[in-house]
Amino acid sequence: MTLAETNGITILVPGKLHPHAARRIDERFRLVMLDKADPSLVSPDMARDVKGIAGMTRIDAAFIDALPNLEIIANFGVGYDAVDAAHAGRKGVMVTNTPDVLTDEVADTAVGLLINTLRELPRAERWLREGRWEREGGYRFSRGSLRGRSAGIFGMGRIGQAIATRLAAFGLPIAYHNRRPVAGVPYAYHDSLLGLAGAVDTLICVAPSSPSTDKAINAEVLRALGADGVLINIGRGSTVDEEALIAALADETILAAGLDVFAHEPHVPEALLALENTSLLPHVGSASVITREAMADLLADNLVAWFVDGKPLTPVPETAHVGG
Ligand code: 8YV
Repeated sequence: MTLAETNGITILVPGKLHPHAARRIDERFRLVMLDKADPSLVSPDMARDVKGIAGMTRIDAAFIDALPNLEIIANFGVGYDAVDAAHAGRKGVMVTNTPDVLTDEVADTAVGLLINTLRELPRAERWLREGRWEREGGYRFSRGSLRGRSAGIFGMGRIGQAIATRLAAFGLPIAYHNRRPVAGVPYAYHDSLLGLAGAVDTLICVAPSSPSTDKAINAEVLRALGADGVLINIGRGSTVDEEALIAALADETILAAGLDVFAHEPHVPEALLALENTSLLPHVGSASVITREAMADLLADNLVAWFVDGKPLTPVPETAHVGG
């Protein structure tokens, strides 16, 4: 298929999408919007015409089945837990994500969140803005510091490795837990998350959401992390048992937590907001103008590559076998 011939191909966008991605799709394809990825909203025309989905929303098996001519789902984001990729793979539907282009941004955010959590920088800034520096004197010394810490990374993929490189430059020893050791990675490997938590005082979660990581960071892991322990989560909220974390922060089983992701976004439990020893961000890991635009471009480039060359740029492993 030539580039010009892609104009007649229908790409469905259920829910919201980055405007640059929508613009790029609209230039090249026939863009159709839908309120949400709900099979009951699929019209007979859509069922006949839709060959691609571009989205940042949940795409389940029922929605995939409602589109019999679907060839590709292009997911906005490196994490694609919202898409039933295993079902897509079984049905011969390609799934793509947006790796690499956000790696450094998310790693930078993780380090920023870690320093904010330890050195209490957002609270110190609030102190200044509220005029308390002038009225009451300097902000208290932070209980935490990066000095003397050892970092454990849960999930040693591209982002985990980028965080490790940064923290090694800060002088921290690094260890990690992953499903299996990663070739070429020089840091100490632990074959269990509990073992890693027991060996370090700073646990950084970058693991993807999956049944095997669901609530993996539980009360036992937090106990193993210990009283100087700090948890940073930049991966997915589902990986942490939020109730157990709230309890561990409240009774100082661990020192503090910095979270960019939550179990039920955008809801953040009142108890986490009330705790002094948390630093909380609204899932902004990759959310800079430059990086979100790069993700939008990669999403659109995947659709073009699929329909023009039959080979997307960044297929997910579950659908790597799917041919164009
Ligand atoms: C985005 C992310 O917030 O890439 C991911 O997996 O979590 C973030 O970059 C998300 O994809 C936006 O939908």
